[in-house]
Amino acid sequence: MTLEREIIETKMEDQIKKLAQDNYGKTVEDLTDKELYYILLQLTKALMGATEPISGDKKVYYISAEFLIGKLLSNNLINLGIYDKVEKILKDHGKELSVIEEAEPEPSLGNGGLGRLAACFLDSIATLGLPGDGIGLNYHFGLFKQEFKNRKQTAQKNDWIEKQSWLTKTDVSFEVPFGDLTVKSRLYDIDVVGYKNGVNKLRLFDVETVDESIVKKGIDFDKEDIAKNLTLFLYPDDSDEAGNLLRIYQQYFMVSNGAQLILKELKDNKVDLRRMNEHAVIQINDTHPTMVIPELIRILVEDKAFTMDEAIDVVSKTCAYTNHTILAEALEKWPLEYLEKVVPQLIPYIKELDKRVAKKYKDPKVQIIDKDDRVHMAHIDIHYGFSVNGVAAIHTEILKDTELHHFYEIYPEKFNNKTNGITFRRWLLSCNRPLAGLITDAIGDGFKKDAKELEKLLAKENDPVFLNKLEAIKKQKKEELAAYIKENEGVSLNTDSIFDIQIKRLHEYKRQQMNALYIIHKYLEIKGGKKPSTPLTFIFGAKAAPAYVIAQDIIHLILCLQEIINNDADVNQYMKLVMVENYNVSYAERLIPACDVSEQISLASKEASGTGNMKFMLNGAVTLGTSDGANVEIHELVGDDNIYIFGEKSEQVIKHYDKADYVSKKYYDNDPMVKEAVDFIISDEVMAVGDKENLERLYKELLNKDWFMTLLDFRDYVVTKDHMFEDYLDREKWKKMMLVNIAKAGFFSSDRTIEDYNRDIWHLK
Ligand code: 26V
Repeated sequence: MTLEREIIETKMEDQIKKLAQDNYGKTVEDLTDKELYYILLQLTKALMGATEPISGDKKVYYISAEFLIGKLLSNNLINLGIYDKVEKILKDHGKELSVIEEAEPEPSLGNGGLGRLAACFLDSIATLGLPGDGIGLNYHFGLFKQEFKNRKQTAQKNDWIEKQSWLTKTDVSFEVPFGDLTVKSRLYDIDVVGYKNGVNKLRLFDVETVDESIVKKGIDFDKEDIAKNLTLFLYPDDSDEAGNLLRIYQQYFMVSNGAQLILKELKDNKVDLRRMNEHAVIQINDTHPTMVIPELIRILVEDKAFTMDEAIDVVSKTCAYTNHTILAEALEKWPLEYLEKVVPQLIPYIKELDKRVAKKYKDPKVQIIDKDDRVHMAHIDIHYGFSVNGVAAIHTEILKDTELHHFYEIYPEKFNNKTNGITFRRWLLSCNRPLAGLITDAIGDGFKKDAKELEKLLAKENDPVFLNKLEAIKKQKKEELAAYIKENEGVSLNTDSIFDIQIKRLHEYKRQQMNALYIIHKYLEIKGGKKPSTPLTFIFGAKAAPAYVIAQDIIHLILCLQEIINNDADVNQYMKLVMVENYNVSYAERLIPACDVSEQISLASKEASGTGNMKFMLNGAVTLGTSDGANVEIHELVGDDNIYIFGEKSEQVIKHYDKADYVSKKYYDNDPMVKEAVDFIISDEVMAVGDKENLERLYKELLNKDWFMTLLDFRDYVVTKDHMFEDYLDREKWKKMMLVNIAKAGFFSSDRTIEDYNRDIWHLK
């Protein structure tokens, strides 16, 4: 501990009192929650500033379009090792830390799994004491804020940056040249403190000329005014050309700044750039930062007197690529013409990289520029990076066997798997303090540094006292969640019911629509007199991309069902449904500890990994899932008795796609249970509360297309889910399942994942 930090820490109470006087002329007791939050923000920033920076001879730069970091106060206090102390000081002044935390706005810098993973990774990199910074963009409104109006999603700007925030403005600024304009950037830093360790940084670039006032109604703005709009939104609507160009402007802005920063740091450390790979490794998080490869090559050739061969060689030894999706539509392919408009200076380099590939390999599937003049970003990463990894075992196998098979044949040595993980600091210690306490009482606190120690909990499998405490904590968390939902969504829930939760981005492959069909099925059963043995609560949380029409329709259906079910006196004592508004990290931290049944029901082969599945498991929920992504590894760890797996396996699904032989209508025609549930979407009852256009479109989609094979798995899903709900009654069995899931979750610590990255890819010293 630095002396400076020791001084701040030992006098913490005095510091808080002094800041209260100096800033607001008040005693701590008289501060508003917001004022006290700002004081804790200042104090925590000072403490992190006084904590040893992590340093070393080689550093990883994790470049990512998203960092879904969540609120930071409580996490930083935990990692600094002073949460309990601060909590006590506040209590002595009549304040509750958990209430003060509510005053913090959640940063809006991410969208889904890829962004949250990046945040977990930063936490683990720092916790392991490895030198590693995140590089990204400082989006002012980030991902939109979701509001429901007339049972539909609307998108509003998410105005999260306050005058006082975790961002620290630096004096670092670079020029970023585009085809038609040059902008000046400004770097903002957020400190990332490891658990009882040093500090790394998240480096977020902004454009100096950004202008928030150009956003008019909702999230509409002039997409062509680049100097003003560049860092306003994450994933701006790309349904037209201007939107596509804006995404390319953003991507280049991110990598140009990243490349300049990395080269500056190497220069400051007097590194010979010809040996850059010995001191820096760049992890490219999906394809959004791919242009960092040609950009670095360009700078080395144009400014540092490298030959093209030398530049390509050293950059290829510095860059590594992670693939997070096999959905074709998510694999970026930019028209060459767009790149020519936005970044003409990169074109000769992209063409050179393409030419070299074309000379060596004739297979059209591995070319960088295809016959339609589209640039395949992932192909640049694979040819000109030294490592390609998938994010769960099955995902990496699918990449090798099918999606990227032609590349695997060329470069088998580049392919490797890194099964995702989650930081236990946020997803256990912070979001579920009673559970963390119970575990500590049972097995000590070694698991906080070595998550595998959770397995020691297996010794408690037949300990009724422990199991009852586990059950009591789940109940407490359900009550806390129910109170929050009552206040925020206006829906009251029965905490003696089974909490069945599906929270993730809305996408047809994740199949929220299948869950909705089950809910219809249950509703009709109850209406017909068949009551469930335990009351049921279904909870959804999901944002849908504003231009994704069917996803909007699915949200609409769920909100219509919520209206019908919760207001039906025959039914609402047996089941309730709520879709929470604006699902985000903070909501996840409330939902996950309260969950009994974790819905992980993607079409097998489509979910690269999933990480929510790991968070639920760690908090004692039992998974209802397909053999997809990390569910497969969860299944292997907990065994058949502690998970509910259903549905077609990935090999079969892939065959259906190859043969194009899946016809959803057949399942509708041949299975009355399927027909009844699907027909209900356009029944008078739903039409009475919903919008005909949305409901009919969804109905037709399921009947005539159903690209993600909802109806294929529906029957098995219903049977398995019913069985699971029956098992819930056997409390002894269920509590043991909870325990085994927690005990086996250690493998999914992102500390393990980062150790794997470091051992196999980064080699940080
Ligand atoms: C793609 C696109 C395509 C255009 C529209 C905007 C947009 C935004 C993001 C992406 C890439 C999404 C990739 C992603 O989030 N993948 C998720 O990564 C998680 C971490 O590895 C993994 O657990 C999830 O299974 C995977 O879906």
